Amino acid sequence: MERTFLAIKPDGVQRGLVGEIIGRFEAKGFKLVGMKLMTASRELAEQHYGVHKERPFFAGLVDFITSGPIVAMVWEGDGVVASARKMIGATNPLNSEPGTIRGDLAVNVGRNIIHGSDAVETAQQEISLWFKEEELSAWTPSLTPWIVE
Ligand code: ABT
Ligand code: MG
Repeated sequence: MERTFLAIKPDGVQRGLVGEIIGRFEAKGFKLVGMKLMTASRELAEQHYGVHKERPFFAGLVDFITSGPIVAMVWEGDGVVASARKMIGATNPLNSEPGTIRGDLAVNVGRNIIHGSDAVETAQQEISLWFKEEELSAWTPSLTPWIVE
């Protein structure tokens, strides 16, 4: 079953948006299989954003993402990687459609409140970077037959 890595960034936690954001994925019908509040080390943040290593915003991005607690999560469901990216909206919140998390709740590309894996393969790498296998729960919510046929 497809899984994605989502993280509510320090700005989302500081702004008290944890419940609002998690609620959207719950209401949609995806399944939460892992979650922890944690403050990322520089090493972990640098690995996570490794593709941006050479970009001018890299150091600031690592400073920001390690500046306070984040909510790291794994969500599961058919098509969850692409669907979560749609629900999150464009990277720059000024371009994110209303109805998306960033479109509704953020205004700045450096404070865009949530991360979501951009592809199935990236998701697998990010999940193993952030979570140990035993931190993930394989479970069947009792509502599943009312959400998925
Ligand atoms: P993430 O989910 O954080 O990876 O964002 P997204 O995939 O939508 O966008 P990418 B391109 O991966 O951006 C990573 C973080 O870098 C910030 N950023 C990006 C800038 O600050 N300036 C820029 O010009 C670009 C392209 C936005 C993202 N996160 N934050 N915070
Ligand atoms: Mg990205």
